[in-house]
Amino acid sequence: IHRRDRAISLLGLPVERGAGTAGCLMGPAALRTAGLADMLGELGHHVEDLGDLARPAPLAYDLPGLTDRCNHVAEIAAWTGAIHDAAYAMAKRGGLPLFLGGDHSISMGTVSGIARHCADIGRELVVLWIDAHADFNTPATSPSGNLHGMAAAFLCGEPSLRPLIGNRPFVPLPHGNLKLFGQRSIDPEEREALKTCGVSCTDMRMIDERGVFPLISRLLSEIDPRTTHLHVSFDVDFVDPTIVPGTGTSVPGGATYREAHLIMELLSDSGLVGSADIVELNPFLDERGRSARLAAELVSSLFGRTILERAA
Ligand code: B3U
Ligand code: MN
Ligand code: MN
Repeated sequence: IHRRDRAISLLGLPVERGAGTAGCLMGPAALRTAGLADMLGELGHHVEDLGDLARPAPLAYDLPGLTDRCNHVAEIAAWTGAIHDAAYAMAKRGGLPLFLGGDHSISMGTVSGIARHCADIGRELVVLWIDAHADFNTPATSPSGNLHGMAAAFLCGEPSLRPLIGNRPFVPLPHGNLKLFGQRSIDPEEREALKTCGVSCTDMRMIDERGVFPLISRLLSEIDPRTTHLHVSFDVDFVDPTIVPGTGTSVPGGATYREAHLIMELLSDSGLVGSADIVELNPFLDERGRSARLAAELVSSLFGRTILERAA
C-alpha cells in the first residue's frame, strides 16, 4: 500500500507577512536543516529540491476593499500570483509537489495552482485542511486583518478576496470539497459562515470523542481515487503547543504526537495524496529545533514512514 517510489518536488515558500508574527520566512530553511529531503529519499522516493521561490516585487497599486482592511496586501497578493504560477507549473510537470511554508497564506497560491491543473485534466480536487483554526475569515469578519486567517475562504471563491489573484484564471473549490480537521479556535462570524456554506469541520471535540482513526478513515472512504486529487494542507499549530512551540498562533488542546502521526500514516496508506503544504512553522519561536524536527517527521509519515513494516 505504501508507494515509496514517488517523484517528490520540494519548493520553499519563505512567506511571513500573511501572519501577525514574523519568522515563518525561515520555515523552509528549518525543514531542510531538520533533514526533510534525506528523510524522504531514504524511504525510497525520488526527491528534487527546487529551492526557494524568489520574493516577487510587491504590487505597486492598491486593491480596493483589501488594502485598507487587510495587512500587507501588496506583498501577499504578489506572492499569491507567483506561487500560483509555480504550483500550476509543478502540477503540470507531474510528480508530487510538496510546498514548504511559510505562513498559511501560501496555500492561496499552492491550492489555486493545483485546482487550475485539476480543472485542465478533469480531476476533482479535495482539500484536507488540518489546522487549529478554520482560516475561513473574510476582510469583513477577520479580527486581525491577517491574510493567513482567510486562505480557505479565498480558495472557496470568497468574492472580496478574489482580487488577490489578479487576472489569472481562478477555479474556486466547491465548499463541499473543503474538509477542515482539528479546529479549536474559530471566530464567531467565521463559524456562521462555515455553517452557511456547509463546510465540513471535524473539530477537536469530535476528535476527543471519537478518535482520529474512524474520523480520518471515514473522510478518506468518501474520496474516489480514480477521479480525485487530494491536497493536504497541514498547519503545524494543529499539534499541541507543548510539542510544537515553534508556531505563531498556538492554541491549547491540540493533537498529541501519536494522533498527528496516525493521521499522516492513514493518509499515506490511502495512496490518495497528490500534493501537500506544510505551513506556519516559525523557527524564531522554536526551542532547539523541536518543532522543525517534528514537522519533518510528520511529513515522512505522510510519505510512508512506518513503525513496523506494513507495506504489501
Ligand atoms: N482566526 C484568527 C486567528 C488565526 C487564524 N489563523 C491563524 N490565526 N493562524 C484570525 O486572525 O483570522
Ligand atoms: Mn492555518
Ligand atoms: Mn492555524
